[in-house]
Amino acid sequence: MQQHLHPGGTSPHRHRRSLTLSRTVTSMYVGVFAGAALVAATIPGAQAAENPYERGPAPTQSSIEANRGSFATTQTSVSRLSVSGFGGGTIYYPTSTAEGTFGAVAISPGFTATQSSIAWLGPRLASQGFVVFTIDTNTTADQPASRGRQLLAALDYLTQQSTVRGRIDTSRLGVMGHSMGGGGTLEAAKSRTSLKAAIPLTGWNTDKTWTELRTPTLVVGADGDTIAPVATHSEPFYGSLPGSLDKAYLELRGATHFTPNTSNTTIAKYSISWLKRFIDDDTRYEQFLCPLPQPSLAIAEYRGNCPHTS
Ligand code: 9J3
Ligand code: ZN
Repeated sequence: MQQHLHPGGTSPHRHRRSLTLSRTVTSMYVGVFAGAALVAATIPGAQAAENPYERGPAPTQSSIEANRGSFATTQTSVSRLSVSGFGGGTIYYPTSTAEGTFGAVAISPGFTATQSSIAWLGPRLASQGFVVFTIDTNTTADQPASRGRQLLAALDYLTQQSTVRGRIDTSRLGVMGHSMGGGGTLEAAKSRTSLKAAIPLTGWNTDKTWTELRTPTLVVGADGDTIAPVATHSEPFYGSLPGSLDKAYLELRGATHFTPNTSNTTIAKYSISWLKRFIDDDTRYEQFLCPLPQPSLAIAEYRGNCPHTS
């Protein structure tokens, strides 16, 4: 859509909302002020709420690369004994409720790994304005299809039973995962098309075709991955996604299968941008995704379809 080409500009939403507001305000002040435009211009914040899901300040290159976003966060542990369908985990979330509810993301680790292998993403993403659930799986040997079901069980627990359920907008959910957890991310999106964003990180799956997905998906691969080589995993995953879908392929340069297991600014900045753009419908982040990022010291390759349309 046209407005997505102009992240800082006006959008149809903004026009519609400010007209509605100025009409309301005009009726209150009729006979006092001459023009609706003058009234709208004098009301602080009259144009600030065009997207009800925007959270946090306008982003910059430095804000999406920072080790922490603008939200203070806290965390709560979920025992595996207290849940079913997955192995418990840790919920990271913004402490403030001043801006309302947040979108949420569940993240699965890979084969033989636990939540500790993806823990860095918890505060990194939550501090940008998301509720983030890094999970343990039932067993560390669970395969991608099982990890996909577990991600969905974790989202259901998060939105329906967790102590933070009241802080979450249950219609704005996403999934991420590393390796077999990335394979599970694709499985989860395939079975629950209402998900708003999916990000497999050096994903591994024997299934290479994902034409069924309707969720905006950012596929992240690593140029030096010998466990889930991009040529037989991330690249065919990306290539099989429908052309009509908002999708992107980020290939990390100088990276391995295990690059997603430690703090990584390239993974963070594009994951944050993708989650903001598609879970929050926050077009302020479109500038970091389109035009397509160019190859660099950190990026071996980036593909995608711009501008994003959903
Ligand atoms: O989760 C992963 O690291 C998947 C890669 C793997 O070890 O597959 C071998 C069966
Ligand atoms: Zn490539």
